[in-house]
Amino acid sequence: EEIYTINTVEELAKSIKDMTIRGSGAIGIAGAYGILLAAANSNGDRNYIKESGLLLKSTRPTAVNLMKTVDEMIEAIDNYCGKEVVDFIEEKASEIIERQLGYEKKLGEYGAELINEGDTILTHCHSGALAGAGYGGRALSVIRKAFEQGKNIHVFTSETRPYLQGARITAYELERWGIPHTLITDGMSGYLMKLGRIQKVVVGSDRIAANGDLLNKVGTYMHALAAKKNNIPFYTATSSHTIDYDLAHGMDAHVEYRNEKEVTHLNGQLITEAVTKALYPSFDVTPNELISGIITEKGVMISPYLESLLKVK
Ligand code: RUB
Repeated sequence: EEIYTINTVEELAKSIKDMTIRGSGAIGIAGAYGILLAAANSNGDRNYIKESGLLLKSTRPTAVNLMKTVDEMIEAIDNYCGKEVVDFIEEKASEIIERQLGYEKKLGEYGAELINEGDTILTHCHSGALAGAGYGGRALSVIRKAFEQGKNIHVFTSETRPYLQGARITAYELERWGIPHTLITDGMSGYLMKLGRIQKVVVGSDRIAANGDLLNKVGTYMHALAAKKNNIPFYTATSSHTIDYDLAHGMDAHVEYRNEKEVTHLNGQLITEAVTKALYPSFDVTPNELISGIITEKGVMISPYLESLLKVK
């Protein structure tokens, strides 16, 4: 496996921006370690650490884990009067990561209860272990737990252009765990649902609004619409860290638009006419009424989400 070394916060910020580090769990962890890196390079200058926090937060504006983790780290530093700031931050970063891994495991247990023997589950993009570096990430934590319970399940993993996360990463993880799966592209789910070949949809979450609206990788909304039309339960797996109680509605969130070249090029090669214009909103918003349940480390929350999500706070 390739080892990638990062020595400065600027390098780390670039790695998040250019998707070398991606997935909301992984960038949350990168945020915690980023502040540690800033502290180690700061010569005791706390302003430098704060500015590094701002730089990190600007890299992926949609996924909220990164913001919350950086803010939590900075607040801890503000309240810390001791001398050994780097040791203190190292401990804090490990604490945050342990907590996140604990959430993943717990939500997987709650979510697995929703999966029945013989189900084929559609998941979108990548919400897995490489993201959280833990038990199974979030959507995949649910799927992995159901599989470990001995349920005979199958997974349709839908890839997402242009990064093809479902193809490259989710399929890789499912293969490693021995979970039967089939790769599809993101336009195929509606037809497969109509054929009766999908029984559940479980996706991850980059941000959940206070009213339960879901921000997730672009294409999620289309899967949710198709699921509703075909009476298929649609779940998102998340944890308290991803619920943004300050965001009233999903449509008010800042959605990251990425460079159109990421659509017109594949592996650095132009695949369209040179004049073709492209657009790339990299996340979309699934309204709460399309969501059957929000799987969290405190149980499965159901509508009305304005009330139920407060139990997770
Ligand atoms: C992350 C991604 C999806 C996940 C998020 O985006 O693959 O949006 O569903 O789920 P990107 P989780 O690859 O652009 O970082 O929060 O469980 O990772």
